[in-house]
Order: sequence, then C-alpha cells, then structure tokens
Amino acid sequence: MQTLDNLQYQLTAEEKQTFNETGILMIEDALSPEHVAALTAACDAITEKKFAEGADPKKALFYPNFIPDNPLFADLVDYEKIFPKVWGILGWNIYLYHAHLIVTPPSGQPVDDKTFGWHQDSGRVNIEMESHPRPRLSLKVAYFLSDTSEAGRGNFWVVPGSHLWDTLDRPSDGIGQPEGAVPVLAKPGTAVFFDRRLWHTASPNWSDITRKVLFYGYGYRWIRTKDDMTVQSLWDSSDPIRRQLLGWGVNANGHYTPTDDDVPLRVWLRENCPEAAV
Ligand SMILES: O=C(O)CCC(=O)C(=O)O
Repeated sequence: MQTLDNLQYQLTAEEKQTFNETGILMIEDALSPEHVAALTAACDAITEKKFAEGADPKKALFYPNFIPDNPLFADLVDYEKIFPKVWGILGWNIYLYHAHLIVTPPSGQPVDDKTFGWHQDSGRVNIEMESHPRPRLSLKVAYFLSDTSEAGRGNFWVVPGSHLWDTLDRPSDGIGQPEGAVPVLAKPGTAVFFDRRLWHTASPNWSDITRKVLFYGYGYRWIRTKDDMTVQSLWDSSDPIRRQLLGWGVNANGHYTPTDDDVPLRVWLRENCPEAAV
C-alpha cells in the first residue's frame, strides 16, 4: 500500500544516474532476513509441488505467474521500499506485465566456460520496433532470496551499460563471455533493478547452494502480459493502486488514454508527489 512514508524510498538522483548510465541498480537489504525467510518458504512450497508433479529437481525451475500463489508475492507488487523507485523510473501509467520465479539447483557439473544465453528482454519487440537506441518500455526487479554474493552460484550476469546497444558481440567459438560481462553479486534480500534492454543472462549453478530469485516485470499499461497473469481474482481484495498494477482498467482505451479511474497511482502522486504525476 502506498503511504506518505513510502516517499522516503523515492529514487534518488544518484540511483537515477546509475540506472540511466548502467541499466542496473542494486538495492541491498530491500528485504529483511525475516521477509526473506517467509518468501523462501513460499518459494519452496511451489518448488516441492512442482517436483511432486514431475519437474526435474536437477534442472532450473522457471515458474511464471506465481503472484496468485501466496499473498506475500502480491504484497511485493507495490512494496514500499521498492515501488517508489519503479514509478520514479517509468512514471505512473504502469502495471505488472510479467512475473516469474526461478530456482536454480546445483548443476552437479564441473565448471566450464561456455558462453551463456545472453539476451535482451521482450522478444520480437527488439526486432519489430524501429528505433535506436531501443526504447526502455519495461524493467524488472529481481528479489534475491538466496546468497549469490559470490560468483559460480547461478548468478545473474549483465554487461553494464549495454542497454543502449542493439547487438552484443559474443565469442564466435562459444567459449567465454562477452567483453565487460560481470556476475551480479547479490546477497539475500537485495533487489536488483534492470532495464529490459540490458544484455543479461542466467548462468549455471556450480555451487552447492540452490539459487532462488523472484522477478517482477513492470511496463506501460499498453504492453500485453507476457505470461498468463491470472491475477484478476486478487482485484477485489486489492487497494486501487495495487489493482492498477494487477492489470485492472476501466476499458481498453484507458490503457492508451487513461482517465483518473484507470490510474489511481497518478491521482495519488498528484496529491502527494505532484512532480511525479506529470
Ligand atoms: O535467471 C536469471 O538470472 C536470468 C533471468 C532472465 O534472464 C530474465 O528474467 O529475463
């Protein structure tokens, strides 16, 4: 829920500069250890269910549309310490277009140096939208539940500053990572913002610590959902701003030309932080 208190977590000028220049922003201790423990238990419950249903426990589990599975996941959609930075970057005509959790168990394989699966987000958008640099459109916030503060733990990897590049040079022999690539060293409780255009990848987990991360994708309300996003059942129990973020709107036209009813976030900002309501 948005309260005046949350304004203390607004995007700072320094954070804005970091995000604009590098395409990534790390907020350490975004989640308390107790919060991490509760989210981990919720995440483990999903993993156990998926294993019971036949998922391979040795392979990474990619599980989209996890928000309806536990109220703790829905509570992060407008999380007080993080959400003000989301509207600080994207503005108010936004919603959660996509969410997935990824659990990466130890691979049990020897360390190798194969080139990882580098990509920008959004698939065909990168081909069909004519512009250079590509438009930002969306970002993800990744909440790290497990400790990836050392390399080799299934880290999220990025090439800082590559969000303005349309292509990425990869090693032609499939060995090694692109120039400038680094593992993101995130402790449990860290929230990592990344621009959808940032060249990034998952990596194998050569450690004995299972990696657990929750990804929240925010984008403009005229972007389609990228997974089933069956969050409509949460609308009635959500306050108006969360309901906006969960995809509610008055009608289709309001995704393009929103009225105040479509975007209670704008109404709230107009009252409490007018410079962000423009
Ligand atoms: O699992 C990871 O570290 C990478 C996730 C990813 O590529 C994405 O969310 O687009």
